[in-house]
Amino acid sequence: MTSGPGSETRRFISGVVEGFYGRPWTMEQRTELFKRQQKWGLNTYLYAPKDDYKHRTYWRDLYSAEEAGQLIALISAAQRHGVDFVYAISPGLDVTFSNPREVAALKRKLDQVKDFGCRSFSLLFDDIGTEMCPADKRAFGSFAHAQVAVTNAAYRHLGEPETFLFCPTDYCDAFCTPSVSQSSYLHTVGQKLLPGIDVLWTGPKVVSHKISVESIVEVSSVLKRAPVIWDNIHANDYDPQRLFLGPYKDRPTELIPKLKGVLTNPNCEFYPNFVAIHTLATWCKSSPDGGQRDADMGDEARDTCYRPQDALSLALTDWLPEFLIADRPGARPKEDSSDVEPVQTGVGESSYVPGPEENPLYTAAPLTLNDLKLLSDLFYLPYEHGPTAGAMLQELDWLQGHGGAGEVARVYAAYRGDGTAEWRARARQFDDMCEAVVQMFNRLSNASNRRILYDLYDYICDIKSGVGLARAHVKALGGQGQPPAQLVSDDPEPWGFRGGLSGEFQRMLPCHGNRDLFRRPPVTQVYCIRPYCPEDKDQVRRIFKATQCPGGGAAPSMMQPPLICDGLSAGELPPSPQCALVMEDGGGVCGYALALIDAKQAAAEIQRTVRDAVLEDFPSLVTVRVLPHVTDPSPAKRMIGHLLSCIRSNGSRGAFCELRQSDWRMLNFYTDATSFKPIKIAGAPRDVVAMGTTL
Ligand code: GDL
Repeated sequence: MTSGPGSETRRFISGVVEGFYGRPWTMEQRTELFKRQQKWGLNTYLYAPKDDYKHRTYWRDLYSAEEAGQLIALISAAQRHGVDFVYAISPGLDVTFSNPREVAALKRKLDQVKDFGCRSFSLLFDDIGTEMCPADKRAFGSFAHAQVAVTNAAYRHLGEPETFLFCPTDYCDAFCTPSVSQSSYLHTVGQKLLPGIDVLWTGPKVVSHKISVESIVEVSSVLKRAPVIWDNIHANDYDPQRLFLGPYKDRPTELIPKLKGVLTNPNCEFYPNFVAIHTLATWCKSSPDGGQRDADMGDEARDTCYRPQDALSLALTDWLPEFLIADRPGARPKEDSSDVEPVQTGVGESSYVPGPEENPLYTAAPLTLNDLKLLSDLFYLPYEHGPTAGAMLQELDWLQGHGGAGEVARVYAAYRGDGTAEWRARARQFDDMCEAVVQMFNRLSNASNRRILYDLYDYICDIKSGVGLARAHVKALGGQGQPPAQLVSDDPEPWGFRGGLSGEFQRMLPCHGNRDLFRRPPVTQVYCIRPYCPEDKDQVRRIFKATQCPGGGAAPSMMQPPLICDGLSAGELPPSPQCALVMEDGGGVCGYALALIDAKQAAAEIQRTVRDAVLEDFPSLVTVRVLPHVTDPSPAKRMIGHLLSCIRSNGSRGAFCELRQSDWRMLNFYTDATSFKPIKIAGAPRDVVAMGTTL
């Protein structure tokens, strides 16, 4: 492929880099990839699977006869499909650059692959330590000099191939010290690397949200060449819960003439990469001028402006038929149908026909284009949810914030004059959206193409469960049925506490949730959360007093019966060890979170009888207060998350808090941002709402 008007001689590298960690693709999948690349006009495949032994860890080892046979077949398959096979090797983990025997080993390995018919090569130095061994320090002025010397030597040894790619150790803006323009590493690469060698670059970050023309102009001037983008936008090897089925996006097509090429390093799962690769191909074919029509071009002129949503629709439309191809012996074949609407189940001649009073046969409904659109929306891009997923989060947020039709809602309705009719209508709509996810899951899991399904399976199960929990929660908020057992039971099934050990670590960390795509904290305000110390006592008391009458119209504090937590806030009861935090902004302490692992004494202090049953389920007490000018709930959420994990690790089964009905700000907070739910404490004053959470 050539690119850019008037640049017929310039070959734009476009395609795929198999450069992720984890299980490499199979030879069969790679051959399938070449077919697709040929069909979609992508000309290059970079072989760089991180966990292929002989690519990185044991880079010196030559391929065995069997491996050689496979690679020869693969290279010739690429050639048959017009795809340039680029063989990459990553010696950086342990190579001694200054040792001629090491350089000889590298050349020997590259020669072997050249003998397999490969003509294009690459040396990768990403994800390695930057400290040189003493021998290299003596021989080279810097790490960059060492890498460049070996790379230039390999390039010359191979006869200066037309395609030779180098991946620097500082391969994105974020890795450059102190900056791209002042990076001595990159300047050395730019000056010393032979001009025929191209440089791989991932953009501003490893996984770049956006890649701007300006950033590429800047790095090109340092590298003295236009880079080839190694794009990690669809890579998912860093998080087993994520998959990316959104369109190639946030890279303006004006980049095309400024780049030497783009290779996408996509999801580890081969089949779901249909969208990633298809939309990249559409992007590469798009015109950088935005496809504006020329008056002379006539009606048949193609609009080549790249629109991610259109590119996605094209990709999904092409992908849908693939789900219908039965790929396993015994899989139910597609019924012969010339209709546009595909049918997945077929009743073959030998099929069982139920009698009049027997169960009808189970019929799997066919997967639809809308199902695929929804699937892509749920697993969109690293920095963005798809429109439907975004709408679901927004609705859930609204439904939670407006309390529902249960106990909390009544409090809200009293204080804010909200009705519940709108709430119920929106809850129904939310339920419909959840049902669409379940239906999509059902149709997908009946699709004939089991290979695609199995690649997707873990992800769609996970999202189905996640949506199921949210759905049950909304039902409970609306007063329909009990809160979902998974959320409140003392002995939930394992799917009620998701994520295993890693999930547990995440929930324990105070930063949990602070990077949610949906709820971004304001970037302008930075809060510091730190352990409470005795000197904070006055500040805590000040905040306690300042937030006593939050409703504005409520009675002054001295006329109100005390809350169980008041002694804690007033400094009369010391919090349990490690159960006290304060948060600060520019103006000093602006919030606190305190807890008692055992609340009995606090209850006794105010001479309130709290039934044993309550204290058995919720033995611990928490209180959080934040000054009204802090509108971002995330720091308070972090503090409470930290307290709860501390309480839990001390063996407590649950925690509760008390709030006045007039304190709708904190009521909102607990309802929106925490797992606390209303509980009944017999004997509590009428205007007091108690909320609890099991741990
Ligand atoms: C990286 C690795 C890549 C990995 C990706 C996403 C480059 C050059 N190297 O840093 O192998 O798949 O992150 O985790 O991107």
